[in-house]
Amino acid sequence: NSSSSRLGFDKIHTYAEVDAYLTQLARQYPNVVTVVEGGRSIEGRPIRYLRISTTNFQDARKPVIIMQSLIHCREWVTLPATLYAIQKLVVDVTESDLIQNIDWIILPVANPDGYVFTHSNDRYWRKNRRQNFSGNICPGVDLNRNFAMNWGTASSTNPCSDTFHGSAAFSEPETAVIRDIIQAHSNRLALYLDIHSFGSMILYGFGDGTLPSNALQINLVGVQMAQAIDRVKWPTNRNYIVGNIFHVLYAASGGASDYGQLFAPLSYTYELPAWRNNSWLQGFLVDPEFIEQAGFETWEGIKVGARAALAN
Ligand code: ING
Ligand code: ZN
Repeated sequence: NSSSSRLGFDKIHTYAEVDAYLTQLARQYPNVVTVVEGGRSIEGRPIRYLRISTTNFQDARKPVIIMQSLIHCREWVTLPATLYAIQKLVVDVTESDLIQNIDWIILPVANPDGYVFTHSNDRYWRKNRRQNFSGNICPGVDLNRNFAMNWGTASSTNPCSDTFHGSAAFSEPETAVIRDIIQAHSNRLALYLDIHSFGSMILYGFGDGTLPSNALQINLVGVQMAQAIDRVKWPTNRNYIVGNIFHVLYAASGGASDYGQLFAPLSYTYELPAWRNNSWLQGFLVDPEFIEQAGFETWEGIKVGARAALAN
């Protein structure tokens, strides 16, 4: 029955809980859901993602959508966004076109070591747990600066920095897994979504301020996704802002959605809303009342993006 396939949205689930849930879903819906271990993190944790398909990824005419969360492990509110999407695609299906006509890849915990660390040691940890030096001196690579798009041009060379780009593009196992997923489906990748927080923004490439050749469509679909979210958002949260990473936010190189944009016509970074528009670090904290709402409202944007991907 379906009640056993619900994790619930009353709390932010741990890595272990999410991992067990993915396995359970694959067992309960073997015709639609496959759990794949894409690789292992620096500390050896499985990096698992779901393949969701009514045709077992065998129909090459179907577009593929890739969606991920927690590449930045302190951005906890992004987890219910991917878990909610999984639930809507597998357990509580209301949009049958999106499950029938699209192959989905969903990676809820892209940075498992970092995510475990935010539960055990430091709630505000952002990077992975790479040992850059011997001992516990300045560990971690910013995974969202480690992708091979303008790598190393607008990021930090300093391992102590929160935006340290690592020793080379894709030096980290966590980004290599995502690279491999993207490349394996590059011929039919229609939409790539990297979910972050916070800021209530939908951002697109590139992080150096240059624009993809189809930027007008990217912007249009971005606005349509934002409007769909804003229609159901909490009135106390601000409206979404849509725009280029550099122009809306800051210069950044090696981002996941910039790399996705090299292969998919539509690629975005979502920045989900902050905790009650509070001070900077508090923006990463999660109002328990907002967990299910974050999943619900983000799904409104995803649906619009998915239908645009189908129409492309
Ligand atoms: N913001 C993103 C960051 O990594 C970003 C912004 C998006 C940078 C896409 C590069 C590419 O800094 C958060 N909140 O992490
Ligand atoms: Zn982030």
